[in-house]
Amino acid sequence: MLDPSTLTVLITGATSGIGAATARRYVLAGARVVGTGRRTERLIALRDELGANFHPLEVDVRDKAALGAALDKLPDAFRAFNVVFANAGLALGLEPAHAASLDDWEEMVDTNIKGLLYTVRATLPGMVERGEGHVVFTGSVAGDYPYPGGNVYGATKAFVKQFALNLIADLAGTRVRVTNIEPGLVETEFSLVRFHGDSEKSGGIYANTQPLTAEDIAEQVFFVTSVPRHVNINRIQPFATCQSFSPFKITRG
Ligand code: NDP
Ligand code: 8X3
Repeated sequence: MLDPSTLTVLITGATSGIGAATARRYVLAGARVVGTGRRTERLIALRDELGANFHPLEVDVRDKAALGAALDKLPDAFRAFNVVFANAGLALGLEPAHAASLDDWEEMVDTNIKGLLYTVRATLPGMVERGEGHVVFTGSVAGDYPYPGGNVYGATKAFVKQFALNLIADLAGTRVRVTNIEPGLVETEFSLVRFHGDSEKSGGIYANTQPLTAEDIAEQVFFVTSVPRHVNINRIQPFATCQSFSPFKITRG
């Protein structure tokens, strides 16, 4: 078991939901955490809550240059990452492909795919050079299973899944580990964002269910990075117990 108090952790998308819960989990275990997001006031609030072991970094992961520059300027104590949790992401819209917004599609690709790639490319060389590290992604069940309206969101998460597996291939022998966590239904601000701020619609997603919590996923992130160094958990797919599968849909007539 690795000693969490020796870890330096980068978490993208720490202003809310899974990222915020994971920042809390690591800081409470004694780790130093750099948490990113676009909402400065949320980052400052987290810093006030968690103290000096939380370093807020306001940056949009879609901005490759800004992300690189922000990471370059980190203080020495927060630079050598043992864990990089590339978690920032979003779904926008639930319309079928022929009615969906192209702007929404682009924002998902730019954030969930390109932002994740910028995060990895900026941090991976250091981990490889140090001969130790762990990249964790927030994939999704949507990267494995299709559903109506999941079109581009699910495709971005399928990209993340395959990228994770290909990274494992590239990193063989480097002692850098990679895990894709692929959650099902988690109650966060995810649906509020998906429905462009419509709280009635987003509340309906979780109504009368017991979804996973952000803390459930934070615990899984903490777990996969805490197993002994000779163990790599490639993929993990936590579901809410209330969530299951549907049969194939057949259109008749
Ligand atoms: P939240 O909406 O609560 O959190 C999303 C986080 O991503 C926020 O911190 C947000 O920060 C950040 N983010 C979004 N866009 C950007 C950007 N351009 N630059 C920087 N940060 C950004 O949702 P979740 O916690 O649920 O989502 C976290 C991850 O989990 C996402 O990748 C999502 O796809 C995935 N996921 C969620 C599931 C769920 O059911 N909730 C299930 C499976 C996967 P800010 O807005 O301040 O920039
Ligand atoms: C989030 C889970 O089912 O809303 O990735 O796509 S789902």
